[in-house]
Amino acid sequence: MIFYNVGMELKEKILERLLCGEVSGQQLAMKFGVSRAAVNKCVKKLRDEGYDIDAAAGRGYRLNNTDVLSAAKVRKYLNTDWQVQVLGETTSTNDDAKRAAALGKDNLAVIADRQTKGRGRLNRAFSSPSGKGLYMSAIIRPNLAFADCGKITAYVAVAAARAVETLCGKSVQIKWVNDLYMDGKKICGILTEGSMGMEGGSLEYAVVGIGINVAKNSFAPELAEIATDVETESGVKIDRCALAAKVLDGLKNAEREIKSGAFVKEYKDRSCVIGKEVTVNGDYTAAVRDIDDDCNLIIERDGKTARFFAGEVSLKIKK
Ligand code: BTX
Repeated sequence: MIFYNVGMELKEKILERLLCGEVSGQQLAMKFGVSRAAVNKCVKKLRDEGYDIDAAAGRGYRLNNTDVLSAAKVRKYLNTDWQVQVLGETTSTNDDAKRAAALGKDNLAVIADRQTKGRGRLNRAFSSPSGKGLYMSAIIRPNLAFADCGKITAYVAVAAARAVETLCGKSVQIKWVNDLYMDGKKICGILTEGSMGMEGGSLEYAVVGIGINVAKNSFAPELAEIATDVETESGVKIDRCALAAKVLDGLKNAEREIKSGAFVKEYKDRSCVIGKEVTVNGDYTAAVRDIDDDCNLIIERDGKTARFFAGEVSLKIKK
């Protein structure tokens, strides 16, 4: 069943109904209590936005390209309560979501078909071409103490891994701390940014940015060595809207799972670095011994162990 939000634009409501199958203009007009002319106007707007809508006499409207990225379609798949905003192009969905969070927004996911300045940690560029990936930033406000905030990225990695795996059937590994891998190559990166309340020492909001390479992509040569996409690795074409909804549903459990630490075992089970030799910060070689209950990395170098928090170091797995 679809629940139409009161504030939803007529165009969005019509799109949401078209995603469920063929419907006549008359039926749409009656359903939403508007004139046929208003329906026609919205259908024209949707066509202008790239939706391929047929109108056959006596049959009604039919939406042909159902692989479109739209808020209505994400909502169709969602089992939890989120506001969803879909943009054709933006610089970085993390920046859009951070602006909204600073204005007090919560429960909002910003998704873009492409980003012109998609970024990862340390301002590294994250390649975000049109039609190829899910580029999404969600505002969450879990009630977490400062000490638990380091686990947010790790939990989001687990939630994204579960979503990808459920939809494509192929197993997903996590490279500490924020990357998802398939068969030794990166399919996803996660960037968490947030704001702490200075007085209470607790989290005000976190913006979790998730970039997943979904469809077959021809990466630039320097990326092709390390990056891949879900379709190439699994042979499955995942619907970006279904994937967005699955990830967002998982994020609803963030506070509970982070507080209880219930996800940490799965985080470790999915790790592709435990037991491996790695290069740390491009500087020295060490062996990864474990990941602790706070998702810190434990490495051994020259017989001595060291512990790193998320964000402190970059790892490269040695072949
Ligand atoms: P990261 O710093 O761990 O990874 C960035 C590195 O990953 C780059 O230096 C490059 O080597 C490699 N890379 C760049 N693009 C891709 C890609 N498409 N697939 C695989 N590897 C790539 C990872 O940071 C965090 C990325 C978060 C991206 C999301 S998208 C939605 C949101 N908006 C935004 O600007 N960032 C986040």
